[in-house]
Amino acid sequence: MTDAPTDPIAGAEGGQRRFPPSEAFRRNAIAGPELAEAADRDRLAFWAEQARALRWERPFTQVLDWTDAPHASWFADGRLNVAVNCVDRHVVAGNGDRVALHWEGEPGDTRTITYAELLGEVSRAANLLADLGVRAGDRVAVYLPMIPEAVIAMLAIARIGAVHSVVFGGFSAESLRARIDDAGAVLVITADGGWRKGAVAPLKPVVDAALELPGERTVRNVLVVRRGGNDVDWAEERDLWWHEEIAAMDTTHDARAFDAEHPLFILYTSGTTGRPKGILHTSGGYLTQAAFTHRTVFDLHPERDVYWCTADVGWITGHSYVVYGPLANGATQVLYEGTPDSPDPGRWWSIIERYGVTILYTAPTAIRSFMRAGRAIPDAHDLTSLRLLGSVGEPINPEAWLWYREVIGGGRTPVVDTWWQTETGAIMVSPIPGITDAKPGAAQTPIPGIAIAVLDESGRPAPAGGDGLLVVTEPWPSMARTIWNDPERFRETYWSAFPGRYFAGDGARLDEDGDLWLLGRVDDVMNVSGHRLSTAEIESALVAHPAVAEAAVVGATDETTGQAVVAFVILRAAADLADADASPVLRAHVADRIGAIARPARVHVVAELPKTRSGKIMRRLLRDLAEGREVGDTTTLADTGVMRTIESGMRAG
Ligand code: 6R9
Repeated sequence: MTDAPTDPIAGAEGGQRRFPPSEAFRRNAIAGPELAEAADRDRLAFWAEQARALRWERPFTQVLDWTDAPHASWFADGRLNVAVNCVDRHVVAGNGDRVALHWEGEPGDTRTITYAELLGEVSRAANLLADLGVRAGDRVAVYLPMIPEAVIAMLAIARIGAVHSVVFGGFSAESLRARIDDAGAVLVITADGGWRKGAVAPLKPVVDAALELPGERTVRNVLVVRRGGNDVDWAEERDLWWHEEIAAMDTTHDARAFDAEHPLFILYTSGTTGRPKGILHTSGGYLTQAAFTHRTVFDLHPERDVYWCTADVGWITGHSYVVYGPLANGATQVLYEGTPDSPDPGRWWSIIERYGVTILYTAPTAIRSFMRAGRAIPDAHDLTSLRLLGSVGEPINPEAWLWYREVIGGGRTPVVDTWWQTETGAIMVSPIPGITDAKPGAAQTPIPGIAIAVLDESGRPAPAGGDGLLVVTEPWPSMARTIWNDPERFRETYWSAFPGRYFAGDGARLDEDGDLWLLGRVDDVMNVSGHRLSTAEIESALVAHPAVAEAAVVGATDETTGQAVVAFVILRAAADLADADASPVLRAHVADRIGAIARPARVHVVAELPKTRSGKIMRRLLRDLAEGREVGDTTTLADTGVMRTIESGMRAG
């Protein structure tokens, strides 16, 4: 039997097209082919050179020590201060008047903070932390909205050598407490509340509730930024107002240097099962790769670009591409507190227009919801300042890629699809915008200095064009050093499938040009009649249909075929396809685009899809529905009611 065509780009003719950078873009791009050549010649020398772009108080002589694999040491005998690299260095270089943050609150209030001002703020906060008895190596939990104090707090913690654990503001009291306890945090930095969808979402009450739960008693103080103006309870011995304490502090702070391998932060990420993993990142290697990738992948010209990454600092993207990468590079950036549709669906586009944003970095889920709302909304704004667009978080289907480039990028801008993870710390696979001929939907190439392979389960290279597992074959500077409190789980989760090599948990394929396509988590890869099909691939085909706004596909257990493809789709508001006709039409459409083997057994039209707070579709829950099971744990959903809506819709349909 011949294989059905399973090319992920079959979902859209656009996927076959190439988008070389314009001549003007190429001419002005900061990265040329010499970068990859240098990395290929001598990978370690290449990374050492990137590390030397930072300011070291004591230069390193060692590059990589891998003798204690899988726990790496990079630049181990060097010493530096991460906050000095992100702030002081730019002031010393004469760029103190450059804007670091153009902050905008959801209600429309704004703050502009230059690098010189940021230095004063970070110094005061560092002095305050020291006054509160926070010492190098201590852990501090940060539970803040997207306000400047989030950035200031992270940098102040780093400045004194303490370790931050930022917890996304949408997490519950229990989740927060579990993270506080696992890290043994001595201080929590929070706010009374933050603005979301036109109202104040309380944060301090969640911290109070978290600390009332039974467990360890490591937290001595709670430092509270006044933002929402909402009433809060006060524990006199424990709670402190940030603005009151900070006012008394000196705006200078003598920063000392720490070892390159000094811990910088813990960030919790959910595994497929079990409790969240505290991913540990350290200083020199992490900052090297965050800064290098931010500069080259986004072609950053710090003296003229206005950069905006829409991620919350509660996620790794916010750590590496809101805080450390951009600030290490002296970038001017936008920081926005609220949701994309407050007070109106054009909010993002008016921000881009107002600040003249040149580089936008966001997630496919956001792009698809803008597609759903229609191009009239962005078209009503002047987006001509944009010159580069980035995507991260999940595979971007060619349709969304093309829409992003065409509607947001005015058909001019390169689009970079960046693959990486909390565990990798920084971008690993991405086109380089002045070099790569972009292919919609593909992350394409490992960045210079990164070694990637696509292997089959036995560890042999997957055949060209065939599906395999994404593996990183050589250590890299920003790699996770361990799982906090659980080095064995670190080894087991990432390093046991292919000993000596890092198993990412993602499926991938190398096409005939040698370009890399990400196929989604391997637990989302289906096996239908012995054929491997990617959920992402079928989703991509579905959203390529003009009537479909969003799609999620799962493999449901099937007696005859092993698994059957079950699709959940949201139709576009303006679609001229009746719900009742959708199933046969879309099944035929997928068969047409990919091949009969990929034809969904069932297509359910739904009003919503279950998503985590970071916007990832929870296919596990859809699989439960498709297999007629009781729906599993929904606590990580952004909206826990969404499963009931889908279920009742399926019964009615
Ligand atoms: C940065 C971030 C990591 C997982 C990763 C993969 C998916 C991220 C992607 C992508 C395809 C991309 N992912 N970027 N899949 N193409 N460009 O999102 O980190 O939250 O840890 O998620 O996200 O499945 O394994 P994190």
